[in-house]
Amino acid sequence: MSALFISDLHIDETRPRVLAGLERLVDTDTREVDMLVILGDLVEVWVGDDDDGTVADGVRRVLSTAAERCEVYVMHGNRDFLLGERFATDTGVTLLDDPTVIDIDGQPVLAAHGDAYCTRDTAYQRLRATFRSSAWQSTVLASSLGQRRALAASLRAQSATANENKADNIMDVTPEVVSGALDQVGASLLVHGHTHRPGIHHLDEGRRRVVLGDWDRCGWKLRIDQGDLALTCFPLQT
Ligand SMILES: [Mn+2]
Repeated sequence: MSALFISDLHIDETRPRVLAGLERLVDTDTREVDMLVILGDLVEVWVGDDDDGTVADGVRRVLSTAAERCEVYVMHGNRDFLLGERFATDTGVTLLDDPTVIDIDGQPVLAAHGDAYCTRDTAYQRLRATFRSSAWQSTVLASSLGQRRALAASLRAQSATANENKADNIMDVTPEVVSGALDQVGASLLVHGHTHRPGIHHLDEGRRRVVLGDWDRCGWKLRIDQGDLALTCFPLQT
């Protein structure tokens, strides 16, 4: 079995090369794999499945194509937590809980966005609990599309000032929390994104933690083929 993992594309209207890069990845790689797994922050912001803007339409179009070629799984990150069941139905993808254990050739692989393991950032964890609570989400989704767009724009202006997407501004995972998470599910491989620090880390007992990179100067993908791991970056522009 072969699987392709990506995360942290942060697709938005300011960097059309990212959506174009995803479209090319879908055109090439998804014909060769059994599943495409997107581990969060597919888009920079998602204001609701009723969004009829250009970016939302583009994302739906590309994922629909992908879903015709392989199984496509989408997990929420801390940007696109409002992606919902209507989006899944519209595109043919399956939403995943964070974290999820995926069986690849009989091996359990722990897949997560990764932010839940960054426990040392207590302020962030409080914010995360709010954004992921169904009460907060229902309140936001009850407002009009225009109001949600305005809210997103104002949150975005703040995050641009704070440079939130830079790795220096994202706290890294807590090693003990990662070990505990792997212990809990009996997995020896964790794949996550969020921290924007791509790499393959060798842990104790032969266990590994693969971190996907964010799509900026290049795109990042992890391919798992018959148990072999290949983490690569590829150009977004041809
Ligand atoms: Mn994230």
